[in-house]
Amino acid sequence: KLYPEEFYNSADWFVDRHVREGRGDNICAYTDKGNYTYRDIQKMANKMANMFKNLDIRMGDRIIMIVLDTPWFYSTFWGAVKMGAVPVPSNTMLTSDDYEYYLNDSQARTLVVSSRLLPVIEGIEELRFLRDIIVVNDDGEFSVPYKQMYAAAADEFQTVFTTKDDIAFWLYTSGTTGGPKGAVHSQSDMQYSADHYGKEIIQITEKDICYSAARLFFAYGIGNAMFFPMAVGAGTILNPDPPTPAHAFRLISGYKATLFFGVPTLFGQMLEYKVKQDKESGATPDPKAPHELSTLRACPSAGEALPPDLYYKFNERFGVEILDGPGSTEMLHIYVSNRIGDVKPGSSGKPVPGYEVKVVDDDGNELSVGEIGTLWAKGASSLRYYWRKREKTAGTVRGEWINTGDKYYKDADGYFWPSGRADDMLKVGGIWVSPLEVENCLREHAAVMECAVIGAEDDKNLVKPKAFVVLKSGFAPSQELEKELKTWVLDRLAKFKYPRWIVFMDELPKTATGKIQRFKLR
Ligand code: 3SK
Repeated sequence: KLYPEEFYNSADWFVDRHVREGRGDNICAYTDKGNYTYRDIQKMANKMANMFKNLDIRMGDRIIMIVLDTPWFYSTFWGAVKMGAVPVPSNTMLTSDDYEYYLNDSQARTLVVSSRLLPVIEGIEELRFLRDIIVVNDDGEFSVPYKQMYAAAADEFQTVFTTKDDIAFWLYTSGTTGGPKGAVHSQSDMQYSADHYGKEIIQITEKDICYSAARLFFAYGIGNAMFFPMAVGAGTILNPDPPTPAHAFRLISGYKATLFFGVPTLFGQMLEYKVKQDKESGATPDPKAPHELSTLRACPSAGEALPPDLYYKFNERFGVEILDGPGSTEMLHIYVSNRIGDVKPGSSGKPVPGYEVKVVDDDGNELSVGEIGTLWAKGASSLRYYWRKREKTAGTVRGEWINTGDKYYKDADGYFWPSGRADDMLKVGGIWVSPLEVENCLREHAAVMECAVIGAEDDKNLVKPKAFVVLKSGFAPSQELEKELKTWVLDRLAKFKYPRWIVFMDELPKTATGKIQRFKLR
């Protein structure tokens, strides 16, 4: 052959390999309705691959997934990869308008959606490419006619020939302007992240049982609850319901989880929940005595910077370390991290092996220790490009480096310290929120003349949207109006985006050219 190519398909590596190498009976997914082995997941993925093939889905075709955390997420994702299609897991908490954008932007002809989320899809007005809507319920039952097609599909499938550099999947990431961007990832990206962060930082093995508060559609969640455990034949607790503190305690203790991947908001809520229970019972807590989190050996955290006092208090109450580190959809997962037994609270730790990072000025020149600049990262799990967004790609992909947009400085010991965002995006509960989107929504209210949204810390030092509003004449500030504006946003955008505080102003601070000076509001 003139150009010999080596076979690499991520579904072969993450699914088929385990069955081939004798781990087919390992439990891959623990659910409240029963467990699924690697062999089960392989068969389910094979059936999906056959069904997709029968639906005339071709290599490279996108399949949008709006699927809750159930084994059907795995079978849809891997079934698509097996037959060369490109799964695009999407946030399950969005509005009809958001999904209309995803479906049209990706030009997907197929959508797989959890039945609970179907009403939002039914609200979409214009679909330019979509042909098949496959609805699946939490028990894995499909809507007609896919139900019959799935039942008839064979549970064997010859995974198609791809190489490590073929496109495997996309993940959408929010943007300040111009809508969300589809980050395009290659076949080998998941293994690269699992080999480095998964094996070297959290030291994941076949014996681990993982539970992730971040849902599977996030880059953070899909690593935590799919490609880290599935890299080593370990198990994951999958549950479609939102991760409240009570829920997390129940699942972690019930299934004896060893790794709990959380976000600062939830760690804070869990601590508060437990401290309240401790007070009510009058007991003096002992982190060494058996408790709901006793089986955990580490708690990775990402999504937003972990306040140091939360690290100390959580560790004191539960005796387990939270390992904070930044990740991104562009880098696929965490690329700088604190380590087990080596945590500097408040810092993001040191680069994950296999990744390089540097702090640079606006011209891309590396800065010295202690100087704040923008963090650039390099590693083979990074995105190839943003779909249909050449200029945005050029702003992010700088040769081998990725401009993360995060402000950082490095200390003399080589630890990296977060110092805010280079743009105005906020991270709320681990999810990017564009202030513009919230502002645009507020501005549609009859009383609002102008507004600006920034991130502000709540009483747990976690960032939430805060709006500054200038009212139109004829309207006066009042508690009723404040409530009405919050409800206005709540009714129109995903719930996590609504402003928790509204401050009425006579005017907003602006530059001579009319740009809002957000730093003054901050
Ligand atoms: O959103 C994040 O901060 C994140 C963290 C870890 C891994 C992936 C992502 C997107």
